[in-house]
Amino acid sequence: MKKSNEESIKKAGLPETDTVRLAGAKRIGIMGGTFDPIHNGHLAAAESARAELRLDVVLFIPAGNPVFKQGKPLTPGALRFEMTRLATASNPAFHVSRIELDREGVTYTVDTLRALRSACPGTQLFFITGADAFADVLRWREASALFKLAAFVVAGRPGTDRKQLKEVIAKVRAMNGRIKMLDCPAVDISSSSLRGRAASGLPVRYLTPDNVAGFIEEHRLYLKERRNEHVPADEILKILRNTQSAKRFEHTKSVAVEARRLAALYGADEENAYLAGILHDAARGLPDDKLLSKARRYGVEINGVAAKRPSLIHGLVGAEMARHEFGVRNQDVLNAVMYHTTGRPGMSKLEKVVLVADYIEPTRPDREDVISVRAFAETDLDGAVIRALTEKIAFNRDNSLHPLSQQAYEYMVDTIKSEKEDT
Ligand code: DND
Repeated sequence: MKKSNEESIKKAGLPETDTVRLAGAKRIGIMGGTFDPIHNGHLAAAESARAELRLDVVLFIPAGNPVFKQGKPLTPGALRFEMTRLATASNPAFHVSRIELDREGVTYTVDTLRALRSACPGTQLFFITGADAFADVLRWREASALFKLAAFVVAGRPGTDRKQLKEVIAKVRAMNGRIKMLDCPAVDISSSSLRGRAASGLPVRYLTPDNVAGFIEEHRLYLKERRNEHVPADEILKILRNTQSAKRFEHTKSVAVEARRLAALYGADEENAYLAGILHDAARGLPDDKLLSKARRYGVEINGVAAKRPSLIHGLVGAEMARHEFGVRNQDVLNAVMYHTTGRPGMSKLEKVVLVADYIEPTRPDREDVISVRAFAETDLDGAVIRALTEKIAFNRDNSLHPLSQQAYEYMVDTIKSEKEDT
């Protein structure tokens, strides 16, 4: 790929893996979808489009926050991405892009097509849809712009309102939109029917590739009683392995294991401790601009010392990522992530466990303060927290101590004093 092409792809904000995959492609198919879950209807339409239109690559783009699904329950993006990745792995022309999952706010096709158009000048773009989705296309954001950016490739779908479809085709053609109707058999499978079957414990095998069916089964997706559950801890770990540096990832795993050990020692919930340990640095290591933009997106206040040292709010942002991106609802876990560096007055046992685990986990260097907190941690959890907070306060570099740490320290010392006076 020429350097200038590489740069324009990077400038358009495309993930690195897309940059590599699109190199040299001249005819690019785009299969956008919620993919909750992906199934053989999607795959058959994409493969027909690839063959009929001689596409070099078909990008599958799981929607991040789809406009027509607002307020409806949605499987977390990380799991929809993984299912799409599994489903397409055996086809060398298929590639899954994170472009919409990584984008903030509601995701619109027009933004994706603009990003691809500016990233890949001189290529032809073909947006692949089912007839039902296409029958609605005039309601999409900036519909007339869409037709200038890409040709539309439409796969037949049972149950589509034929009259409406015909009218839409005529209107789009009148706007100089290019439409290609695919010559492929209509496949009567829908994501909602798959969800329904999985919810009732019926098989979804042969309706979606085996590895996707296995994934749905393994993670017990779509079962009614699982609706409010979060992405499993080990699945979050796999995702973080791709987003954190090797060193931070080792630290993350080590905090999770240490937090679970301390939870067992002090009678806190071990599973929650492990989960909070995995999540505690989810936002750590993000560049300041990304951290601040996530903070704004999730309504985390940026004031005082945080404005001076954004990394101080990585706990708050990490907790919001845990809630919004991984579906974690347990408030104790979210608080443990939120306050793991600063502490706060009135911390729960789980919050203390995670703060201490972060301070002493075995990959931390054997500094004097770490050794001392480690010693407290074996017999006296509060003592370990106070010792760790004392160190944070003493370290107060550039006056950037978070006020919560001082408040947490005073609260704990006062509580212990009054408990002693009472006995
Ligand atoms: P869906 O939620 O319908 O995805 O979204 C399809 C695409 O439209 C996504 O890229 C959305 O971002 C985009 N969209 C929708 C609404 C508004 C806007 C954009 C906007 O920008 O304003 P599904 O996972 O349900 O389905 C994915 C695609 O596969 C759809 O085109 C669907 O019609 C098609 N499909 C089938 N095609 C043939 N045979 C089958 C199919 N099942 C689904 N059995």
